[in-house]
Amino acid sequence: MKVLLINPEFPDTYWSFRHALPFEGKRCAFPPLGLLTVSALLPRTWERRLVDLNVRKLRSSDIEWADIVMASAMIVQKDSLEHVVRQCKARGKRVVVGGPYVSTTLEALPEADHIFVGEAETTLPQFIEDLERGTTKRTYEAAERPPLAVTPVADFYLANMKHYSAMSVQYSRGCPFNCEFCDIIEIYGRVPRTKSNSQMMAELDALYAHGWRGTVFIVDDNFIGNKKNVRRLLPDIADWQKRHDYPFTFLTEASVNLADDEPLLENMRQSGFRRVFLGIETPVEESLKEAQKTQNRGNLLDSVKRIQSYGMEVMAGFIVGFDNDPEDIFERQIKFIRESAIPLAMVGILTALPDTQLWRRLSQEGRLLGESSGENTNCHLNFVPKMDPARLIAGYQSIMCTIYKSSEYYRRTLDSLKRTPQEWAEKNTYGFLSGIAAFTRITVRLGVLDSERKEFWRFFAHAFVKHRDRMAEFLRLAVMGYHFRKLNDMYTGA
Ligand code: B12
Ligand code: SF4
Repeated sequence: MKVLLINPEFPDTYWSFRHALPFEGKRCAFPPLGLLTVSALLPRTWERRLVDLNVRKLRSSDIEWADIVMASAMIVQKDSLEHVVRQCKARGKRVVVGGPYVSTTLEALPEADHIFVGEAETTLPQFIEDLERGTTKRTYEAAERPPLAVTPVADFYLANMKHYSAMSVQYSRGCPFNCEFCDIIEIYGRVPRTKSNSQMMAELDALYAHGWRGTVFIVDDNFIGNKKNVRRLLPDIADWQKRHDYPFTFLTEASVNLADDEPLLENMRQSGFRRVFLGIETPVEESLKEAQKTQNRGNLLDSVKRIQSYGMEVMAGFIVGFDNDPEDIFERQIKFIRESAIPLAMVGILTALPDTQLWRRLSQEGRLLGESSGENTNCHLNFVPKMDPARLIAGYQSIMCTIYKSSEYYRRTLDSLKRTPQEWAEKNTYGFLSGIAAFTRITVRLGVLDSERKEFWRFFAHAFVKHRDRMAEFLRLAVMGYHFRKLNDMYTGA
C-alpha cells in the first residue's frame, strides 16, 4: 500500500512567519506533527511519502503514485484542503482526512471517503483492519480519548528537516482549565494525558539521530497541565541535554500560573527552555472573569517578569472583543505589552470556534454571524460584539500598528534580552557559509533596503554591545518584527 500524506497550505498570516523564514533560508516554521504521527501508526510494510504544501507544490505524479491519500488540517487550511481533496478524488484516489478542522466541523468535505474525528491512535488501526476486510466506514471516532502511552514516535524522517526552522514533539494533550473560547478542551479534554519519560527520551533520541540540532517546539496545549508528571519529566530532559551537550533549545506553551512555581521554572531553565508562549489574553480583570480564565490571577506583569528572570523569552496571546472590554482596552493592551517586554505578542480579535462554550453562549444569545475563519488576526468577526464592530477593528489595528512599529518593537526586544539572562548561549546551528548568508540577507534587507534601517542599526548596535553572544537570537527577533510589520502594512494597506 502506498500512502501519500499531505499537509495543506497555510494562508499568509501572522503565524505563517512567511516574511521571516526566507532570511534563515527556511520554507516553513514547523513540520506537520499530526501527519508524522499518523504515518507512524500505519503498518511498517506500507510505503509512505509526505508532501507539505508549505514546503513544495503537489505534483500530479505524487497523486498518481499513491493508493491512499491522507490529509490533515486546521480551519485556516480548509481552502487548500478542499482543493487537495478535489484533485485527489479527480484521480480516483481514496481520500482520508483528519485533524482539528474536520474534528470540529464534521459535515465539511462531502467528497472525502473517510473522516477521522479526534485522535487517531485507536481508530487508525481499526480502519486498517476494516480496509483489509473491505468493511471500511465513512466516519471514525474513538469512544474514549486514547492514553498517550499508545502514541508512537513520529516518523520524523519523512520531513525534510532542512526546510523547517524548528522540529516538534508532543508531551501532553488536553488542559485542566476551562476558558470559554477554547476548543482545546473540547477536542482533547480537560484531563491532561502525558507520555512517559522514556517515550519522550525516545523522541529526543530520534530527532538527534536524524541530525536535528536547534529549536524543538513541545506543542502541548499547556505543558504544565499535569504538573506532577512534568516535575518528573524535567530532570530527565536536563540530564539528556547534558549528556548530548545541549543540542536543543525548547519552546512550549503554558498557562500563566507557571510563574507561581519557581522550582519548576528552575528545572525548565536547566533543561534548556528558552521561549514560552502564555495565554495572557487581557489585563482587564472583568474580561478574564468573563472568559473563565481564573488561572490568570494576581499581578500578570510580575508573573511575566518572573518567568523571564529564568532565561525564557515570553511570547503571549492577547485578545480584544470581550463583552467586558472597557473603552480604553486598546491603550491598556498596548501599555501591558510594552511594560511586559513581550516582543512577539500575538494579538487577535475574539473568535467563536465551533463547538466551544463561547460558540454555544453566542448562539443562544442570537449573536453568532457564521463560521469562523479559524484565524483571529484577519479582522473577520463571526459574532456581534458589544463594542461597535468598526471601533473594535480600528482599535485592534491600532494595537498591531503601534506594537510592531520598529521603535516600539526593538525597545521591547532589548528589554526582553535584558530580562532573560542566559547561562549558556544557544548553539549556533548554522554552518559558517549559511551563517554568513543569513547575516548578509538580514543586514541588506533590514539595514539597507528597508525604510526603518536607522532603527535597525540603533537596535543592532545596542544588542551587539550588550548581548554579543546572543547574536543569532537577536537577529531572529529582528526578522520576526519585520514579518509582523510587513503583514500590518498588508492588512492596513500602508
Ligand atoms: C503546533 C501548532 C501550530 C503550529 C503549526 C504546526 C504545523 N505545521 O502543523 C503553528 C504555531 C504555526 C500554529 C499556527 C496556528 N494555529 Co495551531 N496549533 C498547534 C498545536 C499547538 C499543536 C499541533 C500538533 O502538532 N499537534 C500534535 C498532533 C500529534 O496532534 P493532531 O495534529 O491533533 O493529530 C492527531 C489527530 O488530530 C489525528 N489527525 C490529525 N491529522 C490527521 C489526518 C488523518 C488522515 C488522520 C486519520 C488523523 C489525523 O491524529 C493525530 C494523532 O492522534 C495545536 C493544538 C493541538 N493540541 O493540536 C494548535 C491548533 C491546531 N492551532 C490552531 C489555530 C487556530 C492556529 C492558528 C490559526 C492561530 C492563529 N490565530 O493564527 C495558526 C494558523 C497557522 C497559520 N499560518 O495561519 C487551533 C486549530 C483550531 C481548529 N479547529 O482548526 C489548534 C487546535 C489550537 C487552538 N485551539 O488554538 N499552530
Ligand atoms: S489555558 Fe489555554 S489550553 Fe487551557 S483551557 Fe485556557 S485557552 Fe484552553
